[in-house]
Order: sequence, then structure tokens, then C-alpha cells
Amino acid sequence: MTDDKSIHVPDAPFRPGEKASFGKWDYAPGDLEKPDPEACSSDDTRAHAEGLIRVLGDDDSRSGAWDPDIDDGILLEGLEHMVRLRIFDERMMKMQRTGKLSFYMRSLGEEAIAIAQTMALQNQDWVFPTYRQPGAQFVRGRDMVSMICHCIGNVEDNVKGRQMPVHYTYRDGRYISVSSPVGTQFSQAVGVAMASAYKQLDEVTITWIGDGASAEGDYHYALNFASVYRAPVILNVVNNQWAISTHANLASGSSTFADRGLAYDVPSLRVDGNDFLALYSTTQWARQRASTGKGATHIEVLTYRAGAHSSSDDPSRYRPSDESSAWPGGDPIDRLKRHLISVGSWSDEKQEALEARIDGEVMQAYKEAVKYGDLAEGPYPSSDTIFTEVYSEVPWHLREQWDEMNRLRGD
Ligand SMILES: Cc1ncc(C[n+]2csc(CCOP(=O)(O)OP(=O)(O)O)c2C)c(N)n1
Ligand SMILES: [Mg+2]
Repeated sequence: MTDDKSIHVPDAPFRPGEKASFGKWDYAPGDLEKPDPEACSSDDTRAHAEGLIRVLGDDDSRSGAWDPDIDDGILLEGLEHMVRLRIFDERMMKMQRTGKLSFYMRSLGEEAIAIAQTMALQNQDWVFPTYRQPGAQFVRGRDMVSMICHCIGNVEDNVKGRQMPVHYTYRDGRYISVSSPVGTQFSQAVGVAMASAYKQLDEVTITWIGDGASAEGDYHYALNFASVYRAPVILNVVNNQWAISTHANLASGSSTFADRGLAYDVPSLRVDGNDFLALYSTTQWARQRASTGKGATHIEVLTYRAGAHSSSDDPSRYRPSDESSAWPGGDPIDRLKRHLISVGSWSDEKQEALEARIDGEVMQAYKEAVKYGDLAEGPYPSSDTIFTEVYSEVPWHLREQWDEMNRLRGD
């Protein structure tokens, strides 16, 4: 018998044609204590990096040390934002399928993440998102018409057609431009947090990176700088099991995504990403650490990407179609809704009325947005925007290209 020296290439747990089964989670609300955020070392969070922080139990009740002290009004606001995002995503996908948008990415199953986490922050805090956190903009008050104009790339697009759809930027909400090269936002966020600390401002920065992108250097540079300079930053890794068709097993050899932060001496938590209350409370805890000079917190947000990666992806090629329904974390909207109903603050009728109202709002916003141009017919931003607003004086080599473009356009 010979030793098997061949390279180890991990595979996904289930492939098309197989039955997905994750079993039930062994983790329950109440499993984990809540350490004092201002006196907590990374070692004190070892159990939190290996377990799972939950508040909403399988019976829809809320309990445990991590139950945040917030009233149902805040939860209802969160529920509304999540419903808005889901309906917005559905409408945008329909637009993509009928040729009115070139490309789209949904947040299906991950709506709670950016919404709960941004709601747990202050308005002066900086948001460095990926394309899977558009929901933060609803929390910060962005108008849907402006979001749709961006996705179309019409004359009212605030980035003037220079970015792909869903690569939003929203200055008033301190929501920094989404970049296509995944991962870049992580180290940029730490840099901004270091600047806030240098200026002694009460500002915290939050950022997210996907499981897949966390295999890149950017993730590690960010953690290292955050650790050394105790930057007031909240570093989230959204482990939604997939990076397009690549399973999370290929992105890290560690037992959880959270525990990698411990090697950098950064307190690290692992949280149920479909549990609005747990997300809210871990983020509040991390913000308190950051704003009292205790430095960064690293959070693995455990969830499941319930939809396709993007409008260009077909997940039936690489995972079983029932995998999403087998996920033990359930659906974030359903879970919060059921909790609110169980405590008497909500009802199925109210939920239906909410969905109908938001559907109307989204439809109205869509009709308004296409007045400024649609993908098929335009009008579009001028192609001059390729050259404008980058340099105060256009360098000669770009001037030459601009002149050439004008000649081709017949200007
Ligand atoms: C640097 C870089 N490499 C590859 C890509 C292509 N790409 C876009 S999204 C993506 C998967 C990212 O997966 P993950 O980080 O898990 O985020 P998720 O989509 O699951 O939210 C890849 C490989 C890219 N945009 N940038
Ligand atoms: Mg992923």
C-alpha cells in the first residue's frame, strides 16, 4: 500500500442530482455568553468564532445573552426594508429578463445582513459594501428611482454609465462605490477607519467581503492593518457557501471562516446571517468596541446564497436545486415575520398589505426611472463621461483619444 500524496482538492458537499441535507444546527440561542465589548480579548471570543451566535430560535422566540434591547418598532422597520429589497430585486430581475437592464444581482436570502447591520450603526459611519449589500442604501434613505436609473445607466445614473448595474454609490449615505474587482473594499475600509481614528472622529467603518473573495490577499492585509492599528472597523465575511460555482470549501482550510481572525488577535464572532436580531446585536457590540478605541471586530456571517450568483449564472449546473430549502438557517424575512406575529406585533394580513404597498412603490419608481431613459432606447449619458471628472486637466494622451472619439462620432 502506498501513501496517497496527490493534491487535495476539496469538493462541494452536494452536486446536482444529489439530495442536499445539512441536518439541524447544533447551535441554539443562549449557547454563548456576551463578553464585555470594552474588555474583551480575541481569546475571549474563541467559542464565539467556532460556535454560532443566534437569538431567534427554531420556535420563533428570541432569547439568550445576545438578544438586543430593541423594541418591535425597529424590527418592523427592518422587516419593511427587507421586504422592499426582495420586491425591488424581483422587479429588477424582470427588467433584466425583458432586456431593460444589462445585468443584475439579487440579495435573495441575504436581505437581513446589510439591513440589520446598518441599522445597528450611526449615520456618520462609513459603509464599504459588496454588490450583495444594496439594502444598506434603503436604511440610509436612498431613493429607489435613483437606484433604478443607475441600474439602467440612463441620463440620471449618478455614476453616468461608468459602472456595471448594481455597482451603486451613494455619497449622502456614506455608502462607498461597489468595485467589480472583489475584495478591494476590505483594505480601503480599514484605511478609512484608521483615518477616522487619526482625526479622533466618532466614526466607525463597516465592510463586507464574500467567502470566495476572502481567499484573496486583500482580506489578510485588511485584518493585519486593522489588528496593528486597532482601527475602528467591523470586518464581515459573508459566508453564503458559494462564490459563483466554487464552493466555500475551496476558500479556506480553517474550521470556520470566523476563527481566522483570532490569528490576527482580532476578536471574532460567527453569527447566524438569517437572524435579524443576532446580526443587529453583534454589530452593536462591534460598534461599541470600535467607538471606544478597542479596535476591530471580525465577524463571519453564516448564510446561504438562495438565488443565482447573478443574472448570468445558472446554479442548477453545479448544486442541487433543493439546496436552498435544506439550509438550516431558513429565510430571514420569514423568520422575523414569524417572530413578530408570535409576540402579537404583526399578522399575515399586515404582511400582505405591506407587500402590496411596496410592490406599488417599486412599480411607481420603475415607471418614473424609465422616463429618464431605458437600456433599449436611451437616452444615455454622453460618451464624453469616459474622459471627464477624473483629471482636473485632461492629459495629452487622453486628449488625443477624446479627439479621435469626437471625429468618429462626427462632432
Ligand atoms: C478580483 C476578482 N476576481 C474574480 C472576479 C469574478 N467574480 C465576481 S464575483 C465572484 C465570486 C465572489 O464570491 P464571494 O466572494 O463568495 O461573494 P458572493 O458573490 O457569494 O457574495 C467572482 C469570482 C472579480 N470580480 N474580481
Ligand atoms: Mg459567497
